[in-house]
Amino acid sequence: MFRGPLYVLAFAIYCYLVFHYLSLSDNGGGGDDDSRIPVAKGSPKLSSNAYFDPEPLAKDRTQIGKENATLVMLVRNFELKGALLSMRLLEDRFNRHYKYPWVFLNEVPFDDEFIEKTTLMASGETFYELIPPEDWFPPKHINIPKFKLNLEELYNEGVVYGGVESYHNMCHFNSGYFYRQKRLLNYEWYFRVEPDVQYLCDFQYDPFQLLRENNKLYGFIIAIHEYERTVISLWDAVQGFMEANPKLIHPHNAINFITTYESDLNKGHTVENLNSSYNLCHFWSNFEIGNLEFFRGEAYGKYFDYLDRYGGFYYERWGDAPVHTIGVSLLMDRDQIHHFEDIGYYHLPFMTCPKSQDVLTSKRCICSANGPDNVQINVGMEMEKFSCLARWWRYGSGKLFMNDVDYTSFT
Ligand SMILES: Nc1nc2c(ncn2[C@@H]2O[C@H](COP(=O)(O)OP(=O)(O)OP(=O)(O)O)[C@@H](O)[C@H]2O)c(=O)[nH]1
Ligand SMILES: [Mg+2]
Repeated sequence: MFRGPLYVLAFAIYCYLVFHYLSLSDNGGGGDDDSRIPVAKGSPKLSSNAYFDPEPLAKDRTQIGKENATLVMLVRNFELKGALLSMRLLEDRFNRHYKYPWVFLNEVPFDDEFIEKTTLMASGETFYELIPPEDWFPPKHINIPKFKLNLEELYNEGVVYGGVESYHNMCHFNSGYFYRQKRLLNYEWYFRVEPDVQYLCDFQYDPFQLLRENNKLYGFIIAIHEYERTVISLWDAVQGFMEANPKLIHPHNAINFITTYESDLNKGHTVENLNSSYNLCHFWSNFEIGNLEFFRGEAYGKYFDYLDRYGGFYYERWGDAPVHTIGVSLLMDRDQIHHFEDIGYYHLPFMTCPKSQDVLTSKRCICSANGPDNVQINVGMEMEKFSCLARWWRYGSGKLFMNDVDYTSFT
């Protein structure tokens, strides 16, 4: 008399097993790793606010590149979209062939969405590091009321980011602390990446390997003039450092790159009425590929500490770009600084691209970017009057007239 319900139960179990088997064999909802990718055929479409199974994170992230190197991004949670844009382009143009890891730095914890989306965008391993407060906030010797007063003054004078407290912390951190972060101690080379930048050409080689094999320590892509108001006393501090530490200055340095003024290198434009010998030229540090041991070495350490005592990161608005530039120009052999002339790059509002048609086509460059106010930028800034590149060619390591790498090969 109880057979009816038993048949129904057995039939339900049978249906469940058949359905489960079919969905497995169909790549539908379980089984091997690929079957869990949400866009796979037969996967359920999740509601718009749902997160999918984290199983795709299990993709093979084993590093292929041979160097002890990492990509590094200091970034805030709200910059996620821009971070993904930069990552997407750098992965497509370079890193997917090498799978170097990414290190993300922040003075507050990264949120789950940031971690999940950047991990999915990366081809290599990802690390999310919290910056200790003592590495981020003003050091003890900074007079905070004076700092606040100067912030107000910079703001009133309309100095770009001068009135933004966190910007001062960022420049101070990037000048003297990023390379000491615990995670970065594991690496010898770094590639700095910022949100919302664009890489416009295929790399077609490993830039870390290029630097190491050619005995280089620092690579840049754009060199321009700094706003004088942000670095009024910087050169005084640098001079004090040079006088106190003459042995640390490299005999084959690039001091002429940062202290000469002739205007023929800037289309006749003169950087007039400067109150110091510093000509304001600097490598734009939003793109940097460099050697972390150099920054962790005695010379740069003493240089940074000397500048830090001066207080200009907080009382003025010294940027990490002029601070890095003056440091590498004085403390390195100038031939150890490399201009990546074959890599197209955009960071608002400037673009740079290779000039040679061979390089442009073989590296599949797209030399155009959406600039401020939606104005299309199609011309690089290398030879504009505010560029310092011609000065680098004359006083740095010179202009290369031969390809220094094989642009057509991968390692
Ligand atoms: N975690 C964290 N990152 C920051 C902060 N301020 C800036 N950054 C990051 O530091 C880098 C430089 O900051 P930007 O705001 O791009 O400075 P910038 O390049 O001079 O100015 P933009 O023209 O606005 O790009 C970027 O990678 C930012 O994401 C901050 O307060 N906290
Ligand atoms: Mg930026």
